[in-house]
Amino acid sequence: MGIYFTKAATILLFALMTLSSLSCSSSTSNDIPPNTVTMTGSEFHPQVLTVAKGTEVTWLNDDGRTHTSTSNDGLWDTKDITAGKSKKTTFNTIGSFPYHCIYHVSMGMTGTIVVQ
Ligand SMILES: [Cu+2]
Repeated sequence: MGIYFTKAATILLFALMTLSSLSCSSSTSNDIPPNTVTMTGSEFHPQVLTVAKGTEVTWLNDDGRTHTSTSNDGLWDTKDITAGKSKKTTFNTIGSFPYHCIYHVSMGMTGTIVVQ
């Protein structure tokens, strides 16, 4: 009786381990959150981002130098975002909002957030 029980328990344990490893392997991680503008190569990617009203946009500096996201109309200014860091801005007004990086605007580092 003792041996039979051990065998059954081993099979059950093996089945559980197989199931849990299957459910783990199916998850694919994506570490960039949605509604993110990535700063790389002194450009904003995507250059035009369309979001729904009330969306929090993340500015992610994936570059080797400091950038900013500064509204052309003075609506927001993240100030310096150093390499590897990020900041967030929430958009609660419908419209089209152009912005730039104060350091690299002459290199064409500009973008637009479209809020619907
Ligand atoms: Cu810049």
